[in-house]
Amino acid sequence: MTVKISHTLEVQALFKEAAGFNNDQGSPRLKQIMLRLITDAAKVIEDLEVTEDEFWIAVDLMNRVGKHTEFGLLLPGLSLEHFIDLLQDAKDAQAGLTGGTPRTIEGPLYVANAPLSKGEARMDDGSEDDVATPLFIEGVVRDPAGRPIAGAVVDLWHANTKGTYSFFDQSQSAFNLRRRIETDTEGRYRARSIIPSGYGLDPDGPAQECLSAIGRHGQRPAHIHVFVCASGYRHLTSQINLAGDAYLWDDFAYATRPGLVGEALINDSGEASRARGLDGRPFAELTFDFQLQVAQSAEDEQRSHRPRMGQ
Ligand code: MBD
Ligand code: FE
Repeated sequence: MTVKISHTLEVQALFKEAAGFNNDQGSPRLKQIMLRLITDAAKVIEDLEVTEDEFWIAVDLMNRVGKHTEFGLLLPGLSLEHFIDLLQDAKDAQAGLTGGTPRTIEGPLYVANAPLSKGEARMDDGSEDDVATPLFIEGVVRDPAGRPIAGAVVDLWHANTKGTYSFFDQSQSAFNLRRRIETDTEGRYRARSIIPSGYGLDPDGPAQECLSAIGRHGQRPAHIHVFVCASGYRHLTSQINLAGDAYLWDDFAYATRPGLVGEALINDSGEASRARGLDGRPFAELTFDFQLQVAQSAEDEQRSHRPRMGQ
């Protein structure tokens, strides 16, 4: 039988010491979490007989994931960002807080303080006019009774036709494909943009290296991220995932959910195109309404305090 020692008093005392329990400095909350992390990591090593080589390979991988700022990609890939949504959904269900547009993960590619406009905005800088399909997005933000909410802020961000996001892709102009739009008196928002491509992890990066080692791809379907906020309502973090994408239900980050699929319908009427201010070429239309829950507290109106770019 294999030797097991992590449960012994001696080793448990060691882990408590390492987690800071023998001092009166620092954060008790962090000590509690750290003790659990150390103890559980030790159990993984012990129970699965992780070798010394495996241990140091994992350390090296984590160093490289951090060096390439890919933890925000790898953790959703390992389903943990979606798990946080599942946990919140379960808490909400238990508290009777149901209804409205489902939440889904933010992902790591948001940039705060995108240009803000009232009612409508053009999101793309025109740099892909020759390759992109123009996309007109519109919808209404509603309260639980279905009444429109005026003055809500719809904060949208998405990738370009190459599947890359401005700021993180320094070749794009500042805030390309990122806009905040305040709903009009009818609760309506409108955006002119382009149909995004799906996102793929850097095939040469450490996050993909890790997923490949467990037989996984790193692709997301084409999608549009959104934050919706309005005074008195619960902040919503969600996404519109585009119907027809091969990865719609095979998302490496598990973000697609029923209720969060939108259809970008192609309109090839030259007349309609010219009426939209285009030169007669086909475009797409996407209608997507949001429904918010009522905030139970001031904190409910806020998004998570995750550190973000641009703020
Ligand atoms: C993305 O664009 C994204 O939305 C998520 C969740 C993870 C990686 C890239
Ligand atoms: Fe994304």
